[in-house]
Amino acid sequence: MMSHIPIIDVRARKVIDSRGNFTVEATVDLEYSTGVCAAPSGASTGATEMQAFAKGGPDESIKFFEKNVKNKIIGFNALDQNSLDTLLRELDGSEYLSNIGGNMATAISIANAKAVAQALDIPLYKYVGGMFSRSLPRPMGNVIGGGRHSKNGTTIQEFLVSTQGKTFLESAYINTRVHKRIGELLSDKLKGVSVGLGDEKAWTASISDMEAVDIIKEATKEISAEHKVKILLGTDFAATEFFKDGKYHYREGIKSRDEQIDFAAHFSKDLGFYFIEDPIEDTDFEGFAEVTKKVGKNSVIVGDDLYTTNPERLKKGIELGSTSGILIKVNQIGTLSSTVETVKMATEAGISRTVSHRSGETTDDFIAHLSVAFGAEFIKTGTIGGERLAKLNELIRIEEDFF
Ligand code: 2PG
Ligand code: MG
Repeated sequence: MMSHIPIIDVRARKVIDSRGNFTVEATVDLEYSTGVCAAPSGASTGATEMQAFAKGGPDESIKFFEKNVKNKIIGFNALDQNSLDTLLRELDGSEYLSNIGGNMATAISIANAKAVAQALDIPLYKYVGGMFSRSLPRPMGNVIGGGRHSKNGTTIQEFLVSTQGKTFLESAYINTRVHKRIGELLSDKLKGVSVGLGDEKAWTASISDMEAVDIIKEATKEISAEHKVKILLGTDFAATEFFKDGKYHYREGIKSRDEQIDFAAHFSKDLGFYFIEDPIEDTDFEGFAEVTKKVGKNSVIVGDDLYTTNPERLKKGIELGSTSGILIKVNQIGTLSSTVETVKMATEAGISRTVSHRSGETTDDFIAHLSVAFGAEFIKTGTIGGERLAKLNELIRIEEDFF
């Protein structure tokens, strides 16, 4: 067993993401292998997540990397992922990685893990997942949305579906059937209303949240009967985005904190939604706990902006019983090692993990591998679109290892 594989070279560059914005990519060269990772970017970012880029954007992140990081990493032992990630944080020197940027740190950290996996001749999911029970997730696909991901969509950011098929392939495919059917229903029912696609390729239209609920229910009922398969419903409220002056501002009206808690519970109890993400604004750990208590085991209440993949925030959430699930996004916390720390804590506490894409994506498929490594219940992506399918199709390939 090798104990030392030095990093021979590390390079960074700007590439373009699915929204047409610049992001960063890193390449890590070892003697006989190479890892490349391009980091995604969010639009509904949590207040406590790492700064995606240095002030001034990707160019400044790259400048900081060239000047202060590159030479310190060359020669470093690639097998020691923890120390590499700690070094990245130390070289940055700020709380929110605002010098190097969370995206640059993520790209280097993941590129290093990919290079090592290749050197060891094992897939990334096996390298990262050594300590976790490995399993295939179910795809949770965004089918109708709004919020920060489109101009005129619903107030609630995402309406999602997760087919519980026999295989990942079947589930991912039937999710696309639901997406297609929703597109048809939207244009049949809403004559004159303009329908488009949001950042994650979910349908977007100027309809109310409740109209979106009706349409997603109708489409899943039909497709579920046609394919004789169960389809779970999900939603990401991204509630912080429409929380102002102590109240929740929907296009159709305003809700108080108590009304919002009841509304979230209503999604579980009466509307049959299983996956409910960020139903409460991201400083209200107690409000989350009330929702989690109300829904019991019927639904998984998921913290995204609430936790920002941060182990300290998750610890607080566990103590207060805030949620039964957590969303995992590496660039919220900036390194693979910190992500693993959060995932371990969640796993030990029986908190369900969902590994997630960002709204501004790249064609990188590393989250497919992490979802398996972390024993995630779901991988949250879109249902269509090349940058979303990069993840889903990689899981279809990984699935071959499980038979
Ligand atoms: C979310 C994500 C992904 P963003 O809120 O869960 O859907 O959105 O990347 O914009 O933070
Ligand atoms: Mg979210």
